[in-house]
Amino acid sequence: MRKIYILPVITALISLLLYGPLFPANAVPKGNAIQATAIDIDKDGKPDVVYYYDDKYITMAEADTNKDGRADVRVYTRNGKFKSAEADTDYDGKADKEFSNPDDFDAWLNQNNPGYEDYLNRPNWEKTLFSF
Ligand SMILES: [Ca+2]
Ligand SMILES: [Ca+2]
Repeated sequence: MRKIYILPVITALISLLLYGPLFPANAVPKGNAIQATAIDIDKDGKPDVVYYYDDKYITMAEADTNKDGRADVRVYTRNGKFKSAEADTDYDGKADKEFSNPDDFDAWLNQNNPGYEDYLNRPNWEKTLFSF
């Protein structure tokens, strides 16, 4: 009984020594894994926009426009094009405005958050067009 229990532990320890941990902390999944990059627009040390992306496209962008540490504008894309956007205009953590038309979203951004226009309203969300 005891031998049966110990053998797999020893085997695991030996393979750990030989091959390293099964799930090393720095193992970055390949393929279409979603990654994220935070951008600090106003250089105050806190991220204002976070881009989520796969190998090809930014799939989602979110912005914290009132600097409370929570995202309040989100843009969703599909195949590199605008899909929809939502905004939490009273900053209660719930989206209260939705956009399905990029022009409507652009007009709203222009009026309410002009500083974020270049970051959130893109005609093309291909990852290669971003400089990170
Ligand atoms: Ca900032
Ligand atoms: Ca916010």
